[in-house]
Amino acid sequence: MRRAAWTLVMSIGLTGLSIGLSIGLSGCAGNGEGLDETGRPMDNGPLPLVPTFASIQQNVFTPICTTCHAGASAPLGLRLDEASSYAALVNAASVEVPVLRRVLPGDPDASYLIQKLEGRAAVGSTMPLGQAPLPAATIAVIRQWIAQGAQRPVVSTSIDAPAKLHGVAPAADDILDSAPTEIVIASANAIDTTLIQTGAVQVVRSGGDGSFEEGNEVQVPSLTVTVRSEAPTVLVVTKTDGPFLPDSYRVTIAGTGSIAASDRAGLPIDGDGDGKPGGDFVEYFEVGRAL
Ligand code: HEC
Ligand SMILES: [Ca+2]
Repeated sequence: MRRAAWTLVMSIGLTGLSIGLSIGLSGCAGNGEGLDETGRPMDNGPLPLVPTFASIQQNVFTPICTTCHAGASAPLGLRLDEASSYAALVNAASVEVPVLRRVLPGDPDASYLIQKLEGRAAVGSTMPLGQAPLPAATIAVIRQWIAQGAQRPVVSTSIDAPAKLHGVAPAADDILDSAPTEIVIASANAIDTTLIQTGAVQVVRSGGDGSFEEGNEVQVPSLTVTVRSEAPTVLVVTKTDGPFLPDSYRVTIAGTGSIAASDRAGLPIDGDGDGKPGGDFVEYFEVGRAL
């Protein structure tokens, strides 16, 4: 009961805040976005679309695209939820037309995302699938964000807020039907990627029993770690000698010891998420049926 009362107070507080924001900013929207059927600003309505990652996420990807592009079964592995979309788009190869990047910073015309939104992609349908195309003004803002470098502000780190990592694809505890082509791990912070290459990333499979305690675990060989984005940091782990076999996997990035991943000031990552620097980042996923 105590908790329910607290939640109620919180949501009243938030509603009050968003009404305040809507009144302050709705005058600039001009395109009907964020308005209800009667043309009034919606509570919790999105802020006007501007060429920043946060604004595009809030106004386009989250409300329009994540109905399909979310979770382990997202089409073509493209997750557009807030935790995944930057890592899944910027400098990432399209699955449909692999020679193109989904978003190529500085070049909206060559970015597959734009081609899909404008209906001039070589493969598949216009996005959002089965709906009216996005208004030209909306696409123009996404173009502008890409033309300006497709940046996303880095969340700064400190001893009280050390760098964190999270699995994008596979995400933590995903069960995949087929082998992933890559393991994408991202941070909202900037990690010192010069330290990442040297054995800091390890991938182990369970040995077919779904458990990592028997001593039959197998270190996955032939891994390559590449940096898809420096700041915020996106790391991509690929296997060069064939697909990830059906099994349970554990991905570890050292947050302790001499090979610890750290931020650019040398402060180790908060790998275990306890709010303090240090501790290994560990994440599990499964390919096919492990047993
Ligand atoms: C109704 C489900 C649905 C919605 C909503 C949707 N998509 Fe898609 N998307 C798909 C499917 C299915 C495919 C693969 C088939 C195709 O391309 O037609 C796809 C493919 C894509 C691709 C190609 C990815 C690659 O690697 O080649 C991009 C980019 C994309 N979508 C972006 C978006 C964006 C941005 C939005 C929101 C504006 C969106 N989609 C909304 C279902 C959807
Ligand atoms: Ca085992």
